[in-house]
Amino acid sequence: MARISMAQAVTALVLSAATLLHVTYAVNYTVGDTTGWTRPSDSTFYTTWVASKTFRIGDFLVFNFATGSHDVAIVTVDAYNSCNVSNTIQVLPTGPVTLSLNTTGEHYYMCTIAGHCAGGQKLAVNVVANTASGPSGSTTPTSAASSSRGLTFAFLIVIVIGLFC
Ligand SMILES: [Cu+2]
Repeated sequence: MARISMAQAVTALVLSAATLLHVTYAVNYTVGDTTGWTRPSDSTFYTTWVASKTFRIGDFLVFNFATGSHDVAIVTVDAYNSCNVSNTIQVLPTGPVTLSLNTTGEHYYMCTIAGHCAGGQKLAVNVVANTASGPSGSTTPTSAASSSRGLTFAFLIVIVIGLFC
């Protein structure tokens, strides 16, 4: 039947578009994974966490912490290196904090609670252009952004099939 063919064609088109768009999906990186954003027992913890990942424009960093116990300060490289908590660009005190990575290059973050940065609660992230090659690294990122977009496509497919059947 012609109508079924049309529905199949449209479905194939939508699925192709979804697949094509999937490669540019943003990745939500939960900083420190299950450890979250805290003063780590090993001061190199966040350096190690970053090492296996490639961060791209459009990705997100999610800092999980209890408000009052920690914060997220966006800082310069100098403040990062010296753990200078009085030299911040912006302090985000309410957890969790989700930051969108919008510019390429190095981005520096730390906690301003006394002793935490010195203890290793600092993060340096290099962001590269989104080359549409998809997320890399050893994590299996469960992207909330991807999930919601995937859901949108699922609805779109259902609507399109409904229109043509
Ligand atoms: Cu802290």
